[in-house]
Amino acid sequence: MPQVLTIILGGGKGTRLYPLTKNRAKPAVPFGAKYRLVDIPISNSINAGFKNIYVLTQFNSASLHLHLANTYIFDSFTKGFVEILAAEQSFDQAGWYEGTADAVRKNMHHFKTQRPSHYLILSGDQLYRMDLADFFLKHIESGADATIAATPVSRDAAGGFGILELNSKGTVKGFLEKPEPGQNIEEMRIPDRLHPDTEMRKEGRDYLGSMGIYLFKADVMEKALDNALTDFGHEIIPGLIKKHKVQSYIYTGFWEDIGTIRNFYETNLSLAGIYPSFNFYDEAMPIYTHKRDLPASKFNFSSISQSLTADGCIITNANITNSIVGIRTFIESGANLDGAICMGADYYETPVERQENRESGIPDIGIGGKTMIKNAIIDKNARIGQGCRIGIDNIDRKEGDNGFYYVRDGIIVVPKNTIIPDGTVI
Ligand code: ADQ
Ligand code: ADP
Repeated sequence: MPQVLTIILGGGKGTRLYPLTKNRAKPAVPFGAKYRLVDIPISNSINAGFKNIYVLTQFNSASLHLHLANTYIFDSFTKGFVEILAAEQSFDQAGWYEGTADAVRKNMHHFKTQRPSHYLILSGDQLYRMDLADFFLKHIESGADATIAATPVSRDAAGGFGILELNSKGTVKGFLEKPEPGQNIEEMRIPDRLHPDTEMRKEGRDYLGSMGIYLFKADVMEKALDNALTDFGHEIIPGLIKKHKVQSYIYTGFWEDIGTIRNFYETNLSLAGIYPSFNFYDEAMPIYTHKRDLPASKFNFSSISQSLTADGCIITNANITNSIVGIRTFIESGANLDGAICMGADYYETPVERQENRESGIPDIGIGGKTMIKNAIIDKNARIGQGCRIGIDNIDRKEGDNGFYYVRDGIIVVPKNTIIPDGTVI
């Protein structure tokens, strides 16, 4: 019986999603009102029957640990595990993972003890639902040593991907990681006969971009990493195609990288659209997350449109459009949200705590009355006072750290636990 071991690449130093990664590991970043980023690859893997899963991360934040421990619980009949392997210092190796291949290599001793027949490598920051059992089946049928999942991309987008060049049988003959804008890659175009989708072809998606999803025969990957190379895209894959049969697996469904603040923001909000590109409403291949036993959300005299609200919220007399409202969010009377992502709260404040907030002059967790928020991400447990204006006025906001808020890719981000006093204008 094949034994597939799944390895989820949970992120480097976390700079692209900063400050969402200020206090937590990237896989634990909340997403889609009630999920965390890592729920997507883990669910895809479990739905394919691959239940032995390691998550590689630079550090093991409390929220990641709790989330995985509370969510992915297997018993002796269902068998499986989801374990975090955080970068650690030891006698023979120092500190951080230097890159994706280095992260895998540094944990090889953990993997080998599982005696896998295959390794499935997934990224931790992508939104997609892929039948990984079919991916595995096609890999076996082709007799390849490794298979790379790939999707058609345009020339303009190609610079963000590893580009595959195929022969007529779909075997990878060339691989170029992130070609430069002016670089001639004409020869790497998908051969007409192999192009999987006429619509994508009309859109000019003529090149095959690696999705960073790889399947390897175990001994092939172990050998390919038995060196000092640090990166799959730049080094391991280009080296592998010279010596081994590496097959492509072409995927044409929805797939989005959510590793930057802008992608994260836009993809999150797109879920609230009338016909979102990604469908969480699929009972055959569900996306799993922590079952929290929270009460249903309550809305008093509010208007809510094209928005997602998670469990446990209380929203009073608010106007909410095109927004994501996470677990346990309290929104007070007269608030207005447009293009806002509120991640919610980790806990409810007690009446005594609320009284103490009054006495010390700090707002309660949630969004205060008459506050207006536009195009912003409000991380968990933030206390936004009354009558604040966030992202409303036409003011010059500097990219980067602005004290109690950040601007990343033009989007305002209020970090976890931040206190924003009444009347603040950002
Ligand atoms: P990138 O996404 O640019 O390209 P990379 O930054 O290596 O590549 O990230 C791949 C995945 O690994 C991401 O999920 C990232 O968070 C994670 N990761 C990065 N460094 C890590 C580390 N040190 N430890 C643990 N995890 C880490 C890759 C491929 C391209 C391909 C795109 C598709 O190299 O060929 O086209 O993915 O998105
Ligand atoms: P999530 O729903 O975000 O996945 P939980 O509902 O499990 O996570 O709660 C998030 C975390 O907040 C848990 O670790 C919980 O113990 C913690 N928490 C609970 N009450 C408080 C509190 N009063 N102050 C700070 N953290 C708390």
